[in-house]
Amino acid sequence: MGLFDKLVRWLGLKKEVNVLCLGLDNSGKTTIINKLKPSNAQVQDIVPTIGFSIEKFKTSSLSFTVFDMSGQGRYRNLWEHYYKEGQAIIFVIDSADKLRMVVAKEELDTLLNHPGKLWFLTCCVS
Ligand SMILES: Nc1nc2c(ncn2[C@@H]2O[C@H](COP(=O)(O)OP(=O)(O)OP(=O)(O)O)[C@@H](O)[C@H]2O)c(=O)[nH]1
Ligand SMILES: [Mg+2]
Repeated sequence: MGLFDKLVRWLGLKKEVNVLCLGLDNSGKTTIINKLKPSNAQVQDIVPTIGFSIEKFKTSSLSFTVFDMSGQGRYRNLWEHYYKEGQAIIFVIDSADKLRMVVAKEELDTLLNHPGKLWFLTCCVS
C-alpha cells in the first residue's frame, strides 16, 4: 500500500489534508515529493529548499498540501511553527548519511517530544 493510501485510510473522511515533510538537508525530501507528482509536473533539477515550499496533490478522495521544509540547520527552527498546520508528518532519513544519523535522531526526538499534538507520523528511508 502506498504512502498516500495509508494516509487516506488513517485520516478517514477528511477532504483536505496538510502534510509536513521533514528531515535533514540533503536527505531527499524534495526528490521524494517530486516523484509523487504526475510525470508531466516533475522537475529535472532538484535544488536545496530555502525555507520551505508548498506542493499540492489530489487523489480521487483527498486534496493534499505538502509543506516541503528545508532541512538546513538555519531553517530547522521553522519546523515547529508549522506543526499546527499538519495532520501528518513524513520524516525522511538518508540511510547513507551515517555521520549525521545521530543528528537526524535528535531532530526526530525533538519532534516526538513536542507537546500537545497528535500526528500520523511515518519515516521514509532514502
Ligand atoms: N543516490 C541518491 N541520491 C538521492 C536520493 N534522494 C535524493 N538524492 C539526491 O540528493 C540530493 C539532495 O536531495 P533533495 O531532495 O534536495 O534533499 P532535501 O532533503 O530536499 O534537502 P533540503 O531541501 O536542503 O532540505 C539531490 O542531488 C538528489 O538528487 C536517493 O535516494 N539516492
Ligand atoms: Mg528540499
